[in-house]
This record gives sequence, structure tokens and C-alpha cells, in this order.
Amino acid sequence: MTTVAQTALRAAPITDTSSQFAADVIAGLTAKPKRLPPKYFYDLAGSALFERITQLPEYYPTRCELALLRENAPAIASLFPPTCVLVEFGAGSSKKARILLGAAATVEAYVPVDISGDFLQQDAAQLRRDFPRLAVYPIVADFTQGFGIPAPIAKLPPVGFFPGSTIGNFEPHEAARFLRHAGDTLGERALLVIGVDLIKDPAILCPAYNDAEGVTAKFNLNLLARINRELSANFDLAAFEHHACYNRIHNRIEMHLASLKRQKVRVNGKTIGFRLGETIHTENSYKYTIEGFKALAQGAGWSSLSVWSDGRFSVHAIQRMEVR
Ligand code: AVJ
Repeated sequence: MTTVAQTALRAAPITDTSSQFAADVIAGLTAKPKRLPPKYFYDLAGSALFERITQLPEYYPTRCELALLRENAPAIASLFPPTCVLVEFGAGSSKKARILLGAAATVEAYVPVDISGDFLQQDAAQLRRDFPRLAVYPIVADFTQGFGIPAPIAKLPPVGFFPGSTIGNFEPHEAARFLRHAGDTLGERALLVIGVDLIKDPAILCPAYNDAEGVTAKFNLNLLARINRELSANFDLAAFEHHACYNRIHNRIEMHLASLKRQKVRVNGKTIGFRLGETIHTENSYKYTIEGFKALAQGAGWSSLSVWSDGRFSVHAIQRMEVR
């Protein structure tokens, strides 16, 4: 005898209304203009595609930041408290944190925070093998939302680490809010080491988001594949095209997915219409000047201690100002 629930399930496509993902996707696809939050790029497939992006000849930010961290690791580590915990926002792979962990013997614990759980756990296991003295506490969370430092290490002074210029994905007012939030999480006089991509010639910027191999296009389109997988949608990826361009007014790279025809897509039980050429705005990547970022940080309660830059990318050490 089949239960009502089983019948209902069989009848209607499985609609996952609960998850924040579903809510954000429907909100974004029914907005004018259509948009989707870039944090949803990073499912397992998306995280793997992003790792490939960081190897591309056109995508300079990762190489520049790795070189800056390697060259200046002793100077950066010298700013760390005698014993501390390194808290990384949006960790992804710990490739960059390893440079600081290798240079700063004072780091007793590492807390990588990332929305992509599978990737994080894999990486943490390897880290434990490579750094046997280090306590590793991966936290699967959206780092823009609150998260607590695990109790066993909560007494250690925290050092924040936010590499990759992921700060660029926030609208400037959101970036300021994130920095204030991070300050509340890390506490007074805390140190934050943050990577910030710099404003430069679009002839360098645009290829970094339109690579010849088409990996960034796959990364962008994977968002539709994820919605198909997780929200029983029927996006035809071949009916959408990756677009990335530099917006000089806002000093940002914009990524979009353009509809190549007039079409209807079912998403989580809803029908979404697309006009020919209509786009889904999937990411902004803001670029800053060094002084521009210092001013943003200052406004959010952080004073600049040091900056290391190669003219294309910058790594900042900022300190949480005492709240009067
Ligand atoms: C990881 C957010 C810094 O904006 O450059 C790479 C993501 N998007 N190629 C960036 C990204 C397209 C990247 N961040």
C-alpha cells in the first residue's frame, strides 16, 4: 500500500524549497536584471574548475599572490602574535595558507572556513599529515555569516587570512560590512592578511576572465549545471554563453551568462523566461588601488600595517583598531 507521501513524491518533481540555495536562485532568476550570487560557483565541480583557472596563463592573480606571499612570508609572519590561530575566510585549497604556516612557527591552529565542505575535508586531512603539530579545525560555513572559533582554541589570539581578492566579489559597501564583521569575529587589535587585486589595463584584466581554453566559461556555466543537478532544473547549457567584460565606471570585471535564444527554463517547479540576449549577472570582481583599499579598510575599523605589491596584485596586513 503506497503512502500519500510516496504518491506525492512520485507525482510532483522533487522540489527543494528549503535550502537557501533554492531561495537565492529563484530570487535571483526572478529579479530584474537577473543575477546569481557567485558563492554558488563553488560546488565540488566548480571548486575543481576554479583550481584549473588558477593555473591558466591569463589568470595572473594567483601566481602574483603566491609570489608575494613566498617573498614576504618572514615579514608577514613577524607580525603574528607569539602564539596564534590562523583563521582563513573562504579557504578553498590551503595552498596559500601553507606558505604562512611554513613561515610562522607561532601558529598553533588553523581554521579554514569554506562553503564547499567536500573540498575542505580532503584538504584538512592532507594538512594534518604535512603539519603534525598543527591543530586543524575545518568549518563548513558561508564565511559571510557568523561562525565561532572552536572552543579548544578560542583563547588563542586569531590572525585572519583572506587571500585571492575574494573581497572583490563584494559590492564595496558589502566589503566594508564583511571587514567589520570579520573584525567582530577576530576581535580587537587582531591582524588580517588580505589579498587585493589592483586596477590595471583592461588588456590584462579581460583575458584573465576570458581565457583561450574556455575554463572560465565552463566555471561560469557550471552554475547552471549545478542548478540542474540540485534543483531539478532543465537549463540547456548550450543555449547560454559566457561573457566577461571590464566596467571602467565601477572598476570591476563583470561576468554574465547570456541567453542565445528566447527560452523557458523550469527551476524548482517554477518557469523562468529568457529573452534573446538577456543575461544572468553571475559575478563582479572589483579592482582597487592600494590607497583605495586602505581607505575602505580604515572606514571599516582597520588600520594598515604593511602592503606588499608587484604593481598588479597587493597583499595587505591590516590591524583591527581598538573600538573607543
Ligand atoms: C576567487 C573571487 C577572486 O574574482 O578573480 C576567477 C573568482 N571568477 N575567474 C576572481 C574568479 C572568474 C576569483 N575570486
